[in-house]
Formats: sequence, C-alpha cells, structure tokens
Amino acid sequence: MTSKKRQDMTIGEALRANGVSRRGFLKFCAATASLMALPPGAATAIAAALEKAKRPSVIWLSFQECTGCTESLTRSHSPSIEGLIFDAISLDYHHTLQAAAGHGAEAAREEAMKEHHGKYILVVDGSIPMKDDGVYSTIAGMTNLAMLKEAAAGAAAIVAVGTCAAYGGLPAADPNPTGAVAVSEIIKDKPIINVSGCPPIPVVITGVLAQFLTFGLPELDDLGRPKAFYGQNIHDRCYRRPFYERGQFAETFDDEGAKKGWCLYKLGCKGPITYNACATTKWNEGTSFPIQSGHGCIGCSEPDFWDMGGFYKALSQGKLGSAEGLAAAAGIGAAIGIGSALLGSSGQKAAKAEIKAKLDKDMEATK
Ligand code: FSX
Repeated sequence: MTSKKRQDMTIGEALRANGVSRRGFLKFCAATASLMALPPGAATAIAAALEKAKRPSVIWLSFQECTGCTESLTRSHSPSIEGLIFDAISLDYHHTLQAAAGHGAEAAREEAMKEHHGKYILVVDGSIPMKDDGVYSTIAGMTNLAMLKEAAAGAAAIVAVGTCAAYGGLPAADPNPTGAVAVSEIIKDKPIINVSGCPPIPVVITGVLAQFLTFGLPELDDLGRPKAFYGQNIHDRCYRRPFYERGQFAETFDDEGAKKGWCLYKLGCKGPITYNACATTKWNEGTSFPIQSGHGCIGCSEPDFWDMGGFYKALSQGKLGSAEGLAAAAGIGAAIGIGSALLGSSGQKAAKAEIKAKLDKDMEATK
C-alpha cells in the first residue's frame, strides 16, 4: 500500500488502497470496454490509462430532479463497477451522498472549486428553473442558476446526468411551471456530455466517466450523448424484434400475444425512437429491462419524452416533432437496422422522424 495522501494517488493506487484486486480492476475495464462495444484488447488500454490517471475531483450538483439518478447509481451490490468508479474519482461534493451538511458542505464545494480550478469534472443532475428569477429551487441561499454558473466557470467539463439535466426532463414537461431548462441552454463555453435516461443506467453513468478519464472527451451524437453508449436504438437491439417483423403484436397487457412475449409497439413502446443501452446492458446487474418485464419502453432518454402523447399510445398515434412532415421519406427499406444506419448521415433527430414514418407505414400494413 502506498503512503501517499489519498488526493495525490493515481486511480490505480486508490483502487489498491481500497482493497480492489487487480482482477476486479481488470474485470471493470473489460466490462467498460464491452459496454462501449470496443474490441476485447481495449480493456488493457483502458486499464493502463486508468492506472496512471490522477483521481479527478468531481463536484456533483443536484437541481430540479427526483433523486432517481443518484438512486440509480447507488442501487448496486458490492463489489460493483459502480463502486469501483467511485473509488477512482474524488467525489468532493454531492448533496445526497456526502456526510457533511450546511456550511461544512458548502465549504467543501468552495474548496474543491478553488483547489482544482480548471480541472474538476462538474456533474449536474436536474434541470434549472429560470422563471421568476429561479426562486423555485435554491441551495444554501443560491439559485440553481447562480450555483451552476459559479461551478461551471472552473470546470474542465460538465456531465449532465439524467434527462432533466440533459434536456429539461420531467420538470420541463408541459406546461413547464418553473421555466425549467437543460444545462446546455445555460452553459455555452464548456464541453457538456449528456448522459440521458430517467434515470440513466448506472453502468452507463460510470462507463461515461471511465471513458472520459481514459480517452478524454467522447464522440457525441447530435443530442450531446456519447455515441459509444447511445449509438443504437432499443428497437434495433430488442429481443422481441422478430415479432415486430412478423406483425405479431400484443394488443392488451393480458392477451395471448402479451403472454407469448410479442412486440409491445401497439401498447405504446417507444423503443424504435429511443437511443439507450437498456436492451444490451439491462438493469440490476443485467437482470432485466422494462420490455423484458412486459412493459413498453417509455423513451426516457429522449428529449420531451413526457410530452410524446402518452406512454400507452402507439408511436403512430402520438406526437413526434416533425415526423409527419417527413412522412414522405417512408418506404426507405426494411426497418431492420434503420436507426443505426441513419446515424452516420442525418443524425438521430432526422432518424427518429424517418423511423416513425416507416413504423406508421408498417402499422397501416397490419390493419
Ligand atoms: Fe430527472 Fe434525476 Fe428522472 Fe429523477 O437526478 S432524469 S426526474 S430519475 O432524478 O433528474
């Protein structure tokens, strides 16, 4: 064990000081590489980079949210990859997880901002209320807006965790009474990585942090999310997909189709326009995910998912931006792989519209 002070340790040293074995560390690196769909050899590169990297200071601010994002992160068993990544960073401020309270907590935030100016990672969950001078949410007498601006000024990068921080989320749902906005609508001069989901998948949160520590800023999609984790839609990776192709749909939650595990599209599944890793990583340590449990995807990693026309309405009956206007783009071949195929050229916003148009056409054909 090293005699270095904890804040001076590299990530490798901190992990060993916390009793994490070399084997456990490599397992974490392999899981992260696989999550990012990297070839197996990449695990070694991740391990080598993380081993030498300094533990970054992380300041985590929670604004208008339900604490689901933190709940998600802490719903893990030890030793977990979630636990490993938190040994790998110095979490200097987090309302929910820190032991300090009141003035002590604020002093820790101010000290971390001063000591690590220009180098710390700012994690934000929750949206920021802009209406009525932001009075709807304050911490230590500061509005969320003021605290975000103050903390963002010295950050190396910002990670917007959860759909609220990434796109406004639930607080911004119609009629958006607090004037809630996303982090990216306020901060324009720092790199922002959106880790959407309501809440996001725990291993995606930690995977994004590991990716940042290893490779620096990741490649982002047109909604600011790391492509390594949000590059594919749920529909393209869904194990019920063959039923969709055969036109076999559950019509109610207790009919024969539902019992046979048929496609949940007609029961409102938003998998075709939702980009996330649920169908591959699943939840609760790979146990299951909503579709496997018999409920359609609600599209929680997408902007405005609360206002898409209803969780139980088929996409063809709901609202989806300018999809109707692009209906003429339908008939572009089989739906298989359409989401991923479109990403390279037109981006996810356009891809969604085209996917919806194709789905509408498919549904017409099943009537
Ligand atoms: Fe939002 Fe997260 Fe949903 Fe809740 O912090 S993304 S309401 S799970 O808690 O912000």
